[in-house]
Amino acid sequence: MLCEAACGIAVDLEGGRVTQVRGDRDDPFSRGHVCPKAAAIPDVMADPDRIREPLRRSETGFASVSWKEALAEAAGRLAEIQRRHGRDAVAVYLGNPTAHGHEALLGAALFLRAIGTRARFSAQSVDQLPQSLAAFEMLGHALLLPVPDVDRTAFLLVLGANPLASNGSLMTAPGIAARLEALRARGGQVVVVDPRRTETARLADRHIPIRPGGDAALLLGLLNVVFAEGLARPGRVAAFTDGLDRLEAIARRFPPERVAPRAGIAADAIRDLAREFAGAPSAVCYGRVGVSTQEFGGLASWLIVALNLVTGNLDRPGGAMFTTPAADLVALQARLGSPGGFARYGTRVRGLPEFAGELPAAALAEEIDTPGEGRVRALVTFAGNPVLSTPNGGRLERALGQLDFMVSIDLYRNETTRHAHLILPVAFGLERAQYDLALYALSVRNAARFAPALVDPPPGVRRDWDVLTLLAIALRRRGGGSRRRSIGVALRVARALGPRRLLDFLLRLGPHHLSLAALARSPHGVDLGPLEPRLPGRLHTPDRRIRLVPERLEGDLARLEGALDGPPPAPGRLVLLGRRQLRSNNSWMHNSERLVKGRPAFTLLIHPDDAAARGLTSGGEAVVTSRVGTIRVPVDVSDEMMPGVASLPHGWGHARPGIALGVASAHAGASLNDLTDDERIDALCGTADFAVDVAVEPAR
Ligand SMILES: Nc1nc2c(c(=O)[nH]1)N[C@H]1C(S)=C(S)[C@@H](COP(=O)(O)OP(=O)(O)OC[C@H]3O[C@@H](n4cnc5c(=O)[nH]c(N)nc54)[C@H](O)[C@@H]3O)O[C@H]1N2
Ligand SMILES: Nc1nc2c(c(=O)[nH]1)N[C@H]1C(S)=C(S)[C@@H](COP(=O)(O)OP(=O)(O)OC[C@H]3O[C@@H](n4cnc5c(=O)[nH]c(N)nc54)[C@H](O)[C@@H]3O)O[C@H]1N2
Ligand SMILES: [Mo]
Repeated sequence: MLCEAACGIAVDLEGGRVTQVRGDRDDPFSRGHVCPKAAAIPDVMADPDRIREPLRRSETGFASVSWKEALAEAAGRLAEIQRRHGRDAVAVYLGNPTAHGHEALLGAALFLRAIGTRARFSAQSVDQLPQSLAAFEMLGHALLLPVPDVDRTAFLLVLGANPLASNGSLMTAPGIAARLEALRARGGQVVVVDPRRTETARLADRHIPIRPGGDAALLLGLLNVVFAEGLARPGRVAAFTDGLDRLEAIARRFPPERVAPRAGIAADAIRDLAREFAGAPSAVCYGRVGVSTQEFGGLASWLIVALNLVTGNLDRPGGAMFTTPAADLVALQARLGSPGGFARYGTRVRGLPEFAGELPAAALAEEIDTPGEGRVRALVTFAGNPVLSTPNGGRLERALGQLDFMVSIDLYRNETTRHAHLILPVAFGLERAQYDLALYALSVRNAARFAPALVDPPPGVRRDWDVLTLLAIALRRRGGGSRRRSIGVALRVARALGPRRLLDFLLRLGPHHLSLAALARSPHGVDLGPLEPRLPGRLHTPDRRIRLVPERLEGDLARLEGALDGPPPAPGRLVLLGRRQLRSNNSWMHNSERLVKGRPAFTLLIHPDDAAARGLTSGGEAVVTSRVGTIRVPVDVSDEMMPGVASLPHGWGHARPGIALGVASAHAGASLNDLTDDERIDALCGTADFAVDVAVEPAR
């Protein structure tokens, strides 16, 4: 509903209103666990700032319009621009909550096919794209992401993730803190590799600070030791894996001494870690945002899977495993014959590669503001706030002002949607049915739960599914979008069936032969057991074999080798990273008083030596400047940062004019992405590199 942990909730209703949300103790998967964000669901539903009627922007501000008018105008303008300038002149940006329920996910998939543009952008290129790319290149499908079997592993190596704050990501694991404590209680170990001593690092057995972007170097060093000391034991998977010798030859080039400076980790520590990992009864390396949105995200994501594989930990209990989801998107896509792809085409301005039919969000602003043939002239945003979430948000914001037309499908008038000509408001939370179609594909146990809508949405809003499908139909009716007949048929069938019956169909087709009726009998959800070995059957490579050394990833090693021998960080500069916080959800839950009250969340964490060198003290203010912008931030001096690295949460910056977020504006903060740089990407795949080089000075 709003988070990847997919906790079960118990809801108090009074006269058709939700009054309280608590953890559902009878949920077999989440066992009563929730975090503060769940309690804020009613705040969002009842938020006076929430948009409750379609809005049209004019010179004098926003005013309500009817749905009929709004849909006709949106479809008419988009169709006209596509007819005049080509279908790719209309861009789409899908935000993170697209993955928060089956209705939005299925609706968005249909909408994208119908609108027929190549100018598709989403939050994945500021998130997990490199991990999906590694899965696609090695295993044949972008959604075949290996999940750490936290409940059974003996050794969890965490790179660039902070599940105690994020509740776990690409690892649906409600109550992750209790799961990690259980891991340690049964004698297992947790090691966290992160430039910051995070909440998770504090719970762990060991914290190893790493230089930002140093993970691929570290992983090569670990693999080197594994091969050099004869610790490679891929086991069962070797029979259907290609490239073991080749990986060994690569790893031999990277002894710990060579990679140590770039990782910022001593060679001996790398050796020890490799021996412990390979020697553990079971072990799993798990990486998340910190290894994704960085200079070598693709390489690091690949090498994580490789390390798990060569140590015998891929597809075995306690290692990195694959789910058996009750409604299986991988199988559905295979049936629809859409295997996906990488770099089949590129962006107009910089030629950044397509992945799975999408272009990197780091290129969205320049695709709008660079004149010339093929320019993006209109934009549809769905459940996204790219002004606060994509690199160089300031440039994107200026670019949005140059669009001929923009429509946003969202709950709020925020930093992004305020630029729209039309905002189409949607149902939220318990106003709609819920099945975690995407998240059960990534969960640490197989599970399923369906929750029907509990209350009626406000009369002026519609469900995501309806807005997306109705807009798609109206667009085609006006001569816009893809002209393919099959899409018209698909839309009509989908409208006739509705998301509920489509989901039922997916469940019936699925490996557990469930149905909505069956799930209705278990309102707390059903446990479908621990993860089981799924390979080679689950592979989607043409020959059903694992490609341990995909060519394109191997080809990117030269770039890393250049950096290994490159100069150390410039003196006087700091590397600024992001961080997540339990009481915050990307950019969009700061209008809940209960989440933002108390200790200010928006602070710059900086090491005591770096603070002293600049005359900064806790409680003071700093001015932080990068190539693209400057912001002011409150300072929090803390030795949890490694020297040379600072940390600031993203998703803040609610002081922009024209937004309607009363509470958030009173806790505005500033946007980290006014500093991050659209020119800084993982050159392999165009994913944003959110480690930004900054100067920090005391504010005067
Ligand atoms: N510097 C830096 N930047 C980052 C990150 C980082 O770590 N550092 N993290 C990145 C990551 S991982 C992500 S996923 C992105 C997120 O980037 P986005 O997805 O662009 O932004 P969100 O902040 O998640 O905004 C979600 C939007 O959807 C709306 N919304 C919420 N629920 C619904 C719904 O059910 N339906 C509809 N239609 N709208 C809804 C909200 O009002 C809000 O406008 O940010 C990225 N940006
Ligand atoms: N409460 C809350 N929960 C959330 C979200 C939220 O905003 N709030 N957002 C959700 C979303 S969209 C996502 S994608 C997930 C993300 O989930 P996580 O990845 O677990 O979340 P982060 O806190 O961003 O953790 C990233 C860590 O990477 C570290 N890091 C940065 N650069 C590097 C590097 O180069 N190497 C290494 N090794 N580490 C590095 C950072 O210091 C940080 O601790 O969380 C989800 N859950
Ligand atoms: Mo994300």
